[in-house]
Order: sequence, then structure tokens, then C-alpha cells
Amino acid sequence: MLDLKLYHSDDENQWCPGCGNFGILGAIKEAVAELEILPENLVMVSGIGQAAKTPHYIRANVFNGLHGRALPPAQAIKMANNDLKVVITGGDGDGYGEGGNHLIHAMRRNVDLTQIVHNNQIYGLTKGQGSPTTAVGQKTSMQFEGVQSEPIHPLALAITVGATFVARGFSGDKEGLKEILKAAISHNGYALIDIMQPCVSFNKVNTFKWYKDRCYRLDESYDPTNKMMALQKAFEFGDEGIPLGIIYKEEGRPSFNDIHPTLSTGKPLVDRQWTPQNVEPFINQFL
Ligand SMILES: Cc1ncc(C[n+]2csc(CCOP(=O)(O)OP(=O)(O)O)c2C)c(N)n1
Ligand code: SF4
Ligand SMILES: [Mg+2]
Repeated sequence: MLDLKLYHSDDENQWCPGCGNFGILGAIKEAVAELEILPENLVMVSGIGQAAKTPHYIRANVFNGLHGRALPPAQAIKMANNDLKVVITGGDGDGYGEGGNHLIHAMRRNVDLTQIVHNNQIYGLTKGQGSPTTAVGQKTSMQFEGVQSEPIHPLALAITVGATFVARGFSGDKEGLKEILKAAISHNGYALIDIMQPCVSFNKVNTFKWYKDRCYRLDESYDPTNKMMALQKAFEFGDEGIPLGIIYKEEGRPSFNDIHPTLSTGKPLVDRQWTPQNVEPFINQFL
């Protein structure tokens, strides 16, 4: 295991005291330290939101882009330099709302990266509007009469569109979360981890206690390779219980990186010679 101090960032933390994001940040650092991924080989990518600030608080390579747009640069980074470990962190609004279209296609493409969604079932940064995972009827700072649209089931969505690693964690179960993160980051292909994360300031319904009372760890008898069983588990949420662990895992399917000709038969961008002068004659034809 590497020294946790390696990942220490001097950026001042902006999260509210008691926010579930702290547990997730700690688990990510421990996971990469135990996997012995050096900061220079790790890229933390995010969009905009409270969760999307996570890369600021980890000493590693960072790309912090637009709201909902973490996946395009993350996929490009991985294709340009296949040796890097690419981890996306963002919120439920960022990943499932604004970034929903990118999400679907990254999953079916099976690019080798890990996407962590801090699911607090609310827009935290913009002060408490309903997100794609807010429950029907929940009153928010925007939906005064209560949310009307059905929430999405992110894990079921992931399984049906072709994700090869689908898991759920809870920020209050740091030890369990760390193990899930290690498995996800080690997986060859796209991995989604949906993490229940209390927002103490703007979600007064899905509190730490609300999650604690409902979350339970899947036991050894659960088989994550059974797709139909996994789909059934993926729909389990709320008062009936919230299962934690690896919900679905498909072994053996090649990742996009394994089959794309750029990497399977050629060299990644990072290993190619930079020869802009070769383009000049081509451009000159149009002058
Ligand atoms: C294109 C665009 N739309 C909307 C916003 C405003 N905005 C910033 S963060 C955010 C939602 C944040 O919620 P979430 O992704 O769940 O992250 P959290 O803050 O809860 O961690 C919104 C709507 C924006 N910055 N850019
Ligand atoms: S607003 Fe919510 S999600 Fe954002 S830092 Fe505060 S508690 Fe965390
Ligand atoms: Mg959120």
C-alpha cells in the first residue's frame, strides 16, 4: 500500500461539515493507495457540482470540465494514453441528468474507466432542486408541489445498456465502498458505482439515518454474473432495502481499448511523434 499522504491536495475544501462526500473522498484515496496507483498515473475527471469538486481534493492529474460533460474528455484521455487510470467523479444531476446521453453510449462502448456517481438525490451545488433520482412527491426548492417525474433506476439502466461492472456503495460504509472501488478500478471496461451520499444541507428526506436504515451489504451467496437476477436487484430501492456491493459483473468482454484499431494495432496518441510540419503542405493546398 502507498502512503495516503501522496494524494494530499492543498486545495481548501468547500463542502459543508457532515456532507457524505467526505466519506467518498476518503474511500477513493484509500482504494488508489491500496492498488498502488501513483498520482502521476491517475486522472480524476469531473464536470460541475459539489461531487464534481472531488478531483480538487486529490493530488493527481485533473480535468475539471463542463456540467454533464465529464465522459467525453475521460474517454479521450484513456484512448490517448491507455496506461493511465481514469476515474470520473460527479453528482446524480451531472451524471444522470445533463450527462445522461454520454452515459448510455459510454456504457455500451465499454471504455475502460470508472465512473463514480455521488447520488444525493438532489442538486446540491445549486441549492436543492430535484435531480433524476429524487423521489416522486418530494418537495424541493424548485418543485414546490413535489417532484412529478419518476426517478430513474441507474443500476438497471446500466445493466440494460451494456455496462460490464455495476455497483452501489454508501458513503457511511467506507470500508465496503473502498473494496467496491478497488474492484471497479481494476475492472477492464466501463464501471459504474452509484453511491448513496447524504446532502445535509438540501436533502432533508434522504438523510444519513434514512440511508443507514435501508442500506444492507449483499452476502457471499449473491452471484453478480447472473444478469436477470442482477436486474431484479437493481430495481430494489427505498423502504424495501438498498443493496450494497457489486450488483452486476460481466467477465471477458473486451473493452473499447482492447478492440479499437488505434490501440490494438497502432500506437496511442501519447507514443506518436509530434510532427505538425507534415500537415503544413496539406493546408497550403487551400491557401
Ligand atoms: C449546462 C449547465 N446547466 C446547469 C448548470 C448549473 N448547475 C451546476 S451544478 C448543477 C447540479 C448539481 O447537482 P449534482 O450533479 O447532483 O451535484 P451535487 O452538487 O449534488 O454534488 C447544476 C444544475 C451548469 N453549470 N451548466
Ligand atoms: S450542499 Fe449538500 S452535497 Fe453540497 S457540500 Fe453541502 S451537504 Fe454536501
Ligand atoms: Mg446531487
